[in-house]
Amino acid sequence: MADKFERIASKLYQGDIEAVAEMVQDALDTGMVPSEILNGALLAGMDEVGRDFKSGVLFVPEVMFAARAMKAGMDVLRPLLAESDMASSGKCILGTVKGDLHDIGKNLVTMMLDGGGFEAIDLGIDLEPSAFVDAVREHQPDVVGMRALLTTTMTHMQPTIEALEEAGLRDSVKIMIGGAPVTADFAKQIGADAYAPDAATAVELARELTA
Ligand code: B1M
Repeated sequence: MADKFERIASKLYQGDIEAVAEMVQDALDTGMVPSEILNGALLAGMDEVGRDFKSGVLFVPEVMFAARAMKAGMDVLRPLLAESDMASSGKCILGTVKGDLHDIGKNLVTMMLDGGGFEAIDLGIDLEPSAFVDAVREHQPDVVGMRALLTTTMTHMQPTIEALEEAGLRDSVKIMIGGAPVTADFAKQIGADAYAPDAATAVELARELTA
């Protein structure tokens, strides 16, 4: 079994979408348990991708492919995991703040969170504070992820947190921020709960915030 899981994890690492979907189906056909395939093969593979991305062994395109392979494997497993009512790691909503159209890093972080076992909901770009408030009401997430790529748009993060406070929702969620111009000091200054410099750290912190 370990050998089979290692082979799936390795194909995931290589971003081989078709092979991962086929091998996950094959593992199910031979009687393996969905949650074991998820933890032993897919999440294990994605953890390795995260580690190598952080240490500079892998770059954004490779991580994107690996995340797509993860998604292909998850698409096979998801209905069975839902049947067995296996809990996800938690729910995260994620969006780029008002005035900011950059979405590549958001897509990456969303995919990595998804790959890390979270239900990750992509809210999009150029989001008014009220869009985050509405999304918290609608989805009731554990974590709200906000990001900005411009020094001019990172200023919209604090008003977004204030809008959540005014709506009485601030204490029901953890807030994580990211994006190139953002720092840990800035996160502290605006009252966010966490700052992640990269997508792999975002997954680690989301796990800590929802533990
Ligand atoms: Co723009 N842009 N851009 N741009 N752009 C930058 C950001 C810039 C640094 C380029 C530069 O001048 N050197 C600069 C910002 C300067 C500043 O404010 N200090 C800039 C500018 C000025 C602009 C415009 C104003 C240009 C103009 O029109 N005059 C304009 C603004 C548009 C707007 O948003 N209103 C603009 C437009 C664009 C394009 C549309 C052309 C395009 C975006 C396409 C798209 O996203 N679909 C674009 C691009 C591609 C870039 C660069 C080249 C690349 C950004 C990127 O996707 N990086 C960028 C320069 C650069 O970074 N080298 C630049 C890859 C991505 C994976 O990284 O999003 O940082 P990133 O995500 C990282 C981490 O930050 C972290 O994880 C990811 C990786 O692990 N992370 C999180 C991200 N989100 C997170 C959330 C988390 C946690 C971690 O928790 C919630």
